[in-house]
Amino acid sequence: MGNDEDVDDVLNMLESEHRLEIQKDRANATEFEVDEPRGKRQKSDSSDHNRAFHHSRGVVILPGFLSHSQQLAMASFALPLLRKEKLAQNEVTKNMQQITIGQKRGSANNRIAIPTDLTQLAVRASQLAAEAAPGELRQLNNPRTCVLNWYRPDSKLGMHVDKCGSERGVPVVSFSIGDTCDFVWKRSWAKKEKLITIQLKSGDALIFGGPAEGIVHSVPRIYANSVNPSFDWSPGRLNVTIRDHAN
Ligand SMILES: O=C(O)CCC(=O)C(=O)O
Repeated sequence: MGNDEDVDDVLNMLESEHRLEIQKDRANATEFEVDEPRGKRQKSDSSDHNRAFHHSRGVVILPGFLSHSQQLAMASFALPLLRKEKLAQNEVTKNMQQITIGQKRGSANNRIAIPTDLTQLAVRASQLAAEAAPGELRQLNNPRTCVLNWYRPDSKLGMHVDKCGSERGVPVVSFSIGDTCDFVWKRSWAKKEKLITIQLKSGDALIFGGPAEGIVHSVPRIYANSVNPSFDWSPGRLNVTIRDHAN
């Protein structure tokens, strides 16, 4: 293989083959697919698994935690489920699609099961976050419930505290895929509390809990078409939030 263009061609071919495999699997997949594509690791598949940014007490960001193929696999699992949901319109959700999977609070019955690979990624992200914020964050050992959110470019999620509280002291792990968003939060409803904005990009993981348990938060803005153009993606943002709910 002579030059960089040849290498790019092969990488593009591997990437589109992989996408086709995911599309093909989508119809009968019950298992969450995170395998690397056959052949070489994709150039665009690099993830930055070990970088952690201790943003604030109880809040850690893992920039680029998810690899390209993990993002595609998560999207392949979540988007067909979300497409069936009506647009959620209430005082908090505007033009979003939302579905909760995993175990129902106070019940042993499973709804759609959370794929094991997804829970493993959440546990791993929480381990890294706990290392980055020692004494503040615990590990998420028993991820039982998961909210999938699809944001169109005009969607908004207003200020709220999660109704489905986490098990005390156990953090929430939230993955972002697709367009960048502003995630705005403060520690309580008090007017004097300072609002903080974090920009979450495709592949980022956000972990909060401990001193940041029950924070007030919102997603007021999606930056349409901000995702890397190599990512074949319709405008919008997928969020996958995993927690061990309180019984
Ligand atoms: O999309 C996000 O990053 C946040 C989602 C959220 O706050 C929720 O589902 O309650």
